[in-house]
Amino acid sequence: MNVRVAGIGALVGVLITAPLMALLYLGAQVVGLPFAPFDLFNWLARVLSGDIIAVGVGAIVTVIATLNLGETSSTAKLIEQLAALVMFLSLGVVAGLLFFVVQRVRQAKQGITAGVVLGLIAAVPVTLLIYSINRAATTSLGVSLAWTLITTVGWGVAIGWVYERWAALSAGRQAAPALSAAPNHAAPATVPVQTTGLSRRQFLVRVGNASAVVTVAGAGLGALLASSTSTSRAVVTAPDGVIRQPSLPADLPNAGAALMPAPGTRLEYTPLVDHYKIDISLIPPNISADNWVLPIDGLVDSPLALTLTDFHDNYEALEQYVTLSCISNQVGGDLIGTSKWTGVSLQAILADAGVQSEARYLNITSADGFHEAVDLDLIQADDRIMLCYAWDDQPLTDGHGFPLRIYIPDRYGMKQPKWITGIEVVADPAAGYWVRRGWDQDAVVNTTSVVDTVATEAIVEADGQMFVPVGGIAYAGARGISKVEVQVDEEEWQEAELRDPLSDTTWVIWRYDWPFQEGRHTFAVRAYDGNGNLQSSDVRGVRPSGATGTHQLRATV
Ligand SMILES: Nc1nc2c(c(=O)[nH]1)N[C@H]1C(S)=C(S)[C@@H](COP(=O)(O)O)O[C@H]1N2
Ligand SMILES: [Mo]
Repeated sequence: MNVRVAGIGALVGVLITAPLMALLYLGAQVVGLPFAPFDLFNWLARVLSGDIIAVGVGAIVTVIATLNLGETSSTAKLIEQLAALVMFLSLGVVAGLLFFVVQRVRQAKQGITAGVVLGLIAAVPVTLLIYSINRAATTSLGVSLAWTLITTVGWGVAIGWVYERWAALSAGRQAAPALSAAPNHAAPATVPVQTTGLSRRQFLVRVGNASAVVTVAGAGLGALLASSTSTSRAVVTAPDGVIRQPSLPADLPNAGAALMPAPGTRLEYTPLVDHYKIDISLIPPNISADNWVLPIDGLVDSPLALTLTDFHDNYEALEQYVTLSCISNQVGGDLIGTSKWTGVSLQAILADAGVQSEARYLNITSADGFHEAVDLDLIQADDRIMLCYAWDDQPLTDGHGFPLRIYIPDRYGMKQPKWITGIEVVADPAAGYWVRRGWDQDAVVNTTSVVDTVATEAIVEADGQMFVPVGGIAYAGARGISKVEVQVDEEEWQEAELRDPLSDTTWVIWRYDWPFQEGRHTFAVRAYDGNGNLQSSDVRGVRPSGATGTHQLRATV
């Protein structure tokens, strides 16, 4: 009996939690209210051990790559978001189940008061969650918390109400004869409401219908409003009617480079919309430029509080072409991109603050709870390390760290906070977010190279010989690339040609025109960094220090 009650409770949990989620989604899309399911997931990702996360993320990335589900970072985000929804719904199921069982055991006839209690109990953690980690909402904290409280209590009341109605109705077996009997016998005036004919089953079907209507309407409206308000920056039609990618700078610094990439090589400059995006939240934090001030304090003679205007007006702007790679990028993966970053040298800012002699590190904190430490010796040795406020000559987008992020050549992305909200000069560093979770302390990028293309459709002819253009990228952070070699099947390694890169720190495009031979072949590539060191051929996974190994592509020509 209680198993049946538990099952009904679980069902009611779904029927009430699903429309709640749709309502929350609608609120998030229309007025920027918090969306609790994502915050719950974010929180879990923060508290889970690094090993569990690494296994989870690794599995997601592998599935995406194996099933060819598309661009890794956005697909992974989508999968995580789905997981967050399923998780939230599951909690609703558990709550509904427990509520029904407990009420049944108590032989309770009423449910609404208990529903208020359920809602209040649930509201405590959910409200705390929104208070402590939500940074995506654009509504004020008070409104966000009130909304969370009201919706959560409302959800509890709804479950309680359904219980009360359900408990008052007679079970379907008894109700059925009452229904068919009704037309034949004049109903006595004293018949209680619950025997008017509606069976428990019918009642639950009605609740189900209402739930479906609210869920579909809420989610549909939310999705509709989301797609109509989000401005697509993907393509821009110029007055002359030509469609352009707005983010591609017109004059790249290597415009005169003699070597042309082999057809099929990835774009040398990654359009901003295609740049991979990796962060610890399901929705990026939302920071208003008006309220944002960056404190630079700790072991300094004159603490600073800089606004975005200060960054623009009071410091010389540095422009650098940068390749950024995630430490979770697999050999040949797509978690790597190249773009133009604009900012201010950290050396200049620290000079203004006056770093004291016992200082050794900067502890950098971010709006999403991310943090990293940067060695002051590293900053003193490299004036390219900068705090950046623009990409592609435009303010950073929300997803890529608005209003400010750091650039550190030679390091993987995990060492480079976005959405910076504080910089403290300290003697002892706090271990970084991912360092604490078992990833490499320094996260210096590994030398890597990738075969993007074997351009069998673009065979070139020279001196009566046919050549197949083979090409791709090589990257070694700030060390640069000195040489790239290609091996076809088990033949000798052959030196490839290198295209002048966008800067000393970006990836380098290589090309090798291979003398045509029919059949199926394997094309492997390896690179030497600027110091002449050959990349590692050991096949190593991404954790903890980034993947290594030789990339190869098989092709039939
Ligand atoms: N505040 C914050 N900064 C962050 C992260 C983050 O989750 N939060 N992720 C880091 C990681 S792991 C990478 S790879 C880069 C990715 O930058 P992108 O999303 O602009 O490509 O941001 C880094 N900076
Ligand atoms: Mo990363």
